[in-house]
Amino acid sequence: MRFHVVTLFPEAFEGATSYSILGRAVHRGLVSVTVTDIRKFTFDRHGTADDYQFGGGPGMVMKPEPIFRAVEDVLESLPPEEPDLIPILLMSPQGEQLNQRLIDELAVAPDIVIVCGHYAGVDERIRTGLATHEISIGDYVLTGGELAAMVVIDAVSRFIPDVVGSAENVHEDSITSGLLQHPLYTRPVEFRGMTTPEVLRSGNHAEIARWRGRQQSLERTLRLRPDLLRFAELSNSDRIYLEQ
Ligand code: 6GU
Repeated sequence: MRFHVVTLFPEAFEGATSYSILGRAVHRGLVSVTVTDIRKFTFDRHGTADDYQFGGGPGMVMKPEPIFRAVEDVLESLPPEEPDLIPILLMSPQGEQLNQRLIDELAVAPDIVIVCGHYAGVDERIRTGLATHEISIGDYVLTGGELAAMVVIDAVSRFIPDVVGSAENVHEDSITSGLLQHPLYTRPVEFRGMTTPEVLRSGNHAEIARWRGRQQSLERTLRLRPDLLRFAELSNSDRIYLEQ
């Protein structure tokens, strides 16, 4: 998977993929992140990428030409593939909220272009004439799309084969299955008066599975994120349990 980020702040991505699972994926050639500086595609010697908005109002707007030219430069550098198969994401708080379904859809693309918005926003023609998706990472406003782009890169990369070790089955993760994760414990058994539940040390795998699934995942989801239950993969006995 090749991610191509188009941004006014390339330095925001320095080191972003140099550690842990993503760092290893980059090192192994499973993932690459290239960063294109929008300012290189501006016309004047000041590198002006923004301008006042027509109709007046506070806040600057990112101009269309530098972003179109930067994205077209990225597209021309790619190996020949169906151009309409390449997702061009516009990161903005007005976008569709990122979720697992969208991440699954993106994870099959060989190349993804990610445009980071800034200032009051981007010229509308970037939205209507360039981007294939407009994506937000939640209902709050960030100073720019860079952190949101890194969220997309991280979340999509987990679904690329071999990026995450097979011990962690990403398709059986919490959220992928639609429920919150059960509690995890490691040694020591007792820490500062807080003990590991007896059942996890019982060696009874059926009991452990029941405790994790029903008593913990399902109960936790019901308590903290009941909205998730509408789309969760539930067994018949889970449904009966919830209806009680
Ligand atoms: Cl993608 N960009 C900005 N600036 N703010 C956000 C966002 C994106 N997603 C949530 N808030």
